[in-house]
Amino acid sequence: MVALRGEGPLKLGGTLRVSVAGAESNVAIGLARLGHRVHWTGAVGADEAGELVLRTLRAEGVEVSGATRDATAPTGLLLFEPRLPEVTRVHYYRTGSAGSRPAPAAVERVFATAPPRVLHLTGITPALGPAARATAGHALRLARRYSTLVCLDVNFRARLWTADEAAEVLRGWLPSVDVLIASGDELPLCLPGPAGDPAEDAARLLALGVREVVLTHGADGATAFTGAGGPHHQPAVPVRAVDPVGAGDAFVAGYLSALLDGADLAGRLARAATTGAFAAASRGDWEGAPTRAELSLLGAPPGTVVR
Ligand code: ADP
Ligand code: KDG
Repeated sequence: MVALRGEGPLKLGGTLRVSVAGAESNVAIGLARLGHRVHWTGAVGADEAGELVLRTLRAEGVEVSGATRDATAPTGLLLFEPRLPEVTRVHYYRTGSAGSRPAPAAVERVFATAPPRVLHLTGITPALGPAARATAGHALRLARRYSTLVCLDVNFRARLWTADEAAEVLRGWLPSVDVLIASGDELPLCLPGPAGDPAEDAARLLALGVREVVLTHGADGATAFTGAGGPHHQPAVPVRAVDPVGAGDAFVAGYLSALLDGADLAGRLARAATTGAFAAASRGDWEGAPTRAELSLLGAPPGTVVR
């Protein structure tokens, strides 16, 4: 999507800053900055907004040859409205957008060209409508066929669908998911019954075939459950947080980056916490994502100048 960021209440008008957003493209950029080969597939309109999306991804080193330009639908749009220092409202203009009806053929092309080691999906895509849901489901089937590891970030968006709708789709997907990432309040959407203790809930998901369940808790860090040993808690890296949007996506990028590097669970969580903290400390969805060389910058004392 194209993202427009305001400076105050939207109804008062004023200046909007133009950028690009979307949970999956945030993860793609995060991984590309860390030096991984990433292919983003989806749809934009055959319009200048779509050019901005593709151009941005390309500039960040993300492969977009599997993306489609839909001449019959506009590129999706999102407005961020900072309403209070602690509250940002999001307004979506995505109904009928190109991104709400990505073609399964585009995903097939990507798998046929070079089957990925990891497929990353979020719960936002199926919320966009039946076509997006079907294409995401198709990607899951392709991942099984090509033995691609599947990572799903629940990313529940109440403005796009109801909890019941989300639960129905996500529970159907779970047997195909290897790594499940969710915040504590999203976990009930994935459970086949009422939620209880997080460790027991995670155990139920592991019994369904999920290999790793990672629960994120904002500034309180994250906890991973794998079935091997007890839960592993990863504290957040303390930073001066200025914008929480995109922290979850950055966390996923760090986690998958370390996973692709062959790191163990502690290493995956440590890199995830680092990239998540970078995002929380930077304005924008993905702009603050670190390169590999920048990972060590966190924790420098105030006033540090790198010369
Ligand atoms: P989401 O954006 O999906 O809701 P979270 O807010 O739980 O995800 O953030 C994901 C991860 O990003 C956290 O587990 C943590 O490691 C990191 N993070 C988020 N907020 C902060 C913060 N204020 N300070 C440091 N790290 C943070
Ligand atoms: O995680 C950040 C996303 O929330 C943002 O980029 C927009 O994908 C988005 C959404 O639907 O909320």
